[in-house]
Amino acid sequence: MENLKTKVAIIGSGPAGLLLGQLLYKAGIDHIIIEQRSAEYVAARIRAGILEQVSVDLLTQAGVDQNLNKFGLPHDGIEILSNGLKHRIDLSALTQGKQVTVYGQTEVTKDLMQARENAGLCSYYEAEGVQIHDFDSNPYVTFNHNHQQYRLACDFIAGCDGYHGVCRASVPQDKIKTFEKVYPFRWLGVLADVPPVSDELIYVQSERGFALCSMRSKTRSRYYLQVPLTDHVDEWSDERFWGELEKRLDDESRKSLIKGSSIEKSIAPLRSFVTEPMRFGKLFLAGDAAHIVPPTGAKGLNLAASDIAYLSSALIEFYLKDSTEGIDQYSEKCLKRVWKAERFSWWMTHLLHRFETESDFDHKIKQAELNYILDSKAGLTTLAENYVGLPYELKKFDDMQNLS
Ligand code: FAS
Ligand code: PHB
Repeated sequence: MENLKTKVAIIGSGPAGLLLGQLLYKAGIDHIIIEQRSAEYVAARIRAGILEQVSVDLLTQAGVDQNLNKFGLPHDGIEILSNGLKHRIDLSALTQGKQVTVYGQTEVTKDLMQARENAGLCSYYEAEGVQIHDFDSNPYVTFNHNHQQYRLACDFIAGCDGYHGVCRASVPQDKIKTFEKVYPFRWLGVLADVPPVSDELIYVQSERGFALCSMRSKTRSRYYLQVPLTDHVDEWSDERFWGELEKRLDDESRKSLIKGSSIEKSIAPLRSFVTEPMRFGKLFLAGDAAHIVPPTGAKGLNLAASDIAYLSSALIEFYLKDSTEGIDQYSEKCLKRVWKAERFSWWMTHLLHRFETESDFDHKIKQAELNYILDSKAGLTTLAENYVGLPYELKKFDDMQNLS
């Protein structure tokens, strides 16, 4: 057994863990990342595509915005296609100039991993048998790496290990409450090196089911289809995918759709999930380890970022100002923003997807709700301000960073 020691042990090298590591590094706070997968596997994962302005600001604060500024696509609006009609939501006009940025989570992860490598920071990839211990008193982590058993003593553990991670699972059942809703459909996602069908994202509500036309760049498109729970990705040839997407689009989009071979194709479940609280003594859960949203509101990655804004600020305040205020408020502050994003993601999913079990009346009511939103400045404003991202309740972030 080799004994190690650090201030903060970060479990998981996804966006949450990597971003926390980068912000702690910039503040001069010692930490180690422990990840069960290989660095290659982590860097290749294809997931989210939309960054809120506050997430862009945080990545800038972390000093990893070079590629984001060069390749990210700022978007002022999105479109909602319903009953064959497209409605543009002018996000910027409705939110005093705010935007979202199209920049893949894959790229965010690669940028953070590159920054970590450049700084020569300590990460254990392909760690096996990761376990967390005594996080109420004197926390430590045990794991195997390259046939060597390690014991890592630390002040705090950041559980950034995603929905299936070990950290939340290590909390005694009587200390934790979870809230969950599983949706009766999934998203079939396709990535293809073809130009996007439109300059902006199109959220499609159709009688055949939801579809989303997104992108990663002006030459790489990302499309999603709502599919039944029973579907398997092997049942969806490229030809079948493009044919079904066309049936859900309007004439104009069908004409401008450019098809091509998929370079990635996968089916993901949709769920809403929240853990309360998000702090257990010296263990902090962040990102998907604490909550999951259906991707309809483009909030998953952005919620991971906001948790890390609160957690990094709290840890920096603890080490550099000898204050536990941020730590003590972490869970309450995160959950206030998490639940608002959960509500918005549930609402967008409810509004735009076809639910087989809904009655004709429910379907008409939902159509009337969407028509009200699209015809009302107040309705459009509520959609826009949630989509671009609600503000963090945080001391001016760089005040914290300037402590370092
Ligand atoms: P992550 O799951 O990204 O990272 C957790 C890390 O912890 C992983 O690298 C994992 O290997 C590691 N880990 C797990 N157990 C461990 C253990 N015991 N020991 C050590 N390491 C361990 N969000 C959107 O906004 N839009 C989308 O379109 C979208 N699509 C998605 C599609 C899929 C298939 C999935 C699963 C998620 C999607 N999301 C989407 C949500 C996604 O982007 C997450 O919100 C984001 O990855 C959260 O980042 P992390 O919290 O870092 O968790
Ligand atoms: C994506 O591009 O992957 C994406 C965009 C918006 C969403 C979900 C996913 O709401």
